[in-house]
Amino acid sequence: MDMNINGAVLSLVRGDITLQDTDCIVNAANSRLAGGGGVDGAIHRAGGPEIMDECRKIKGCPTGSAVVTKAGKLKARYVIHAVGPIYRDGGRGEEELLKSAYRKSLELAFEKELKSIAFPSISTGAYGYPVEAAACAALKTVVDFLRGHRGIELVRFVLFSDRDMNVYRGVLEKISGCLLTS
Ligand code: AR6
Repeated sequence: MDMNINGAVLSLVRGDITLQDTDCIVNAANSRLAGGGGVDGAIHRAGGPEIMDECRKIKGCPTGSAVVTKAGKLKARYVIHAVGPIYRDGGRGEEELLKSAYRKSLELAFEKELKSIAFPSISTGAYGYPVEAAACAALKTVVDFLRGHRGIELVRFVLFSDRDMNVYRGVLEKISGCLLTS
């Protein structure tokens, strides 16, 4: 599913983030940048040890922020390591932290004048963020950013399961309905 926003395309696909040919891909990292399972494990496995060598030098990233490294053997040129919140009860600033992780990733791509970026569904695996609420925060943040900045031409969400794809599609349909009337 695709949506046009201010000259850019916001796209939802089912797939594997490590195979994306966008200028950068986003990692769902932890604040120590120490690697792990899920997206993080897959990116380091596919990209090779160069990425971890650079992460070690950076020495961590606060929750809600992001840092950039090269992408080793991946097709993408850069990996943006974004740190989403661990979800507890929704009352500990999780939504703002999740939005901030997406926003910071977009800012880094924009500053580097990258044209395309692929995101996984940050925080919705090991970090336990409910998928529908996370999709809402993620998609709204991207739409707001694209409305305010011209430069990034493609933002692709790469969803790992049919279920996640359906949830993101439903949320994007709702958001596009609101945009048409706003
Ligand atoms: N491509 C796209 N999406 C994927 C892939 C892939 N190759 N692999 C998993 N997903 P998670 P988090 C989906 O756990 O919740 C790590 O250990 C997955 O199904 O990767 O932010 C880090 O080191 C889920 O929908 O990230 C951190 O410690 C989504 O990606 C912690 O987990 C995110 O799941 C971060 O947890």
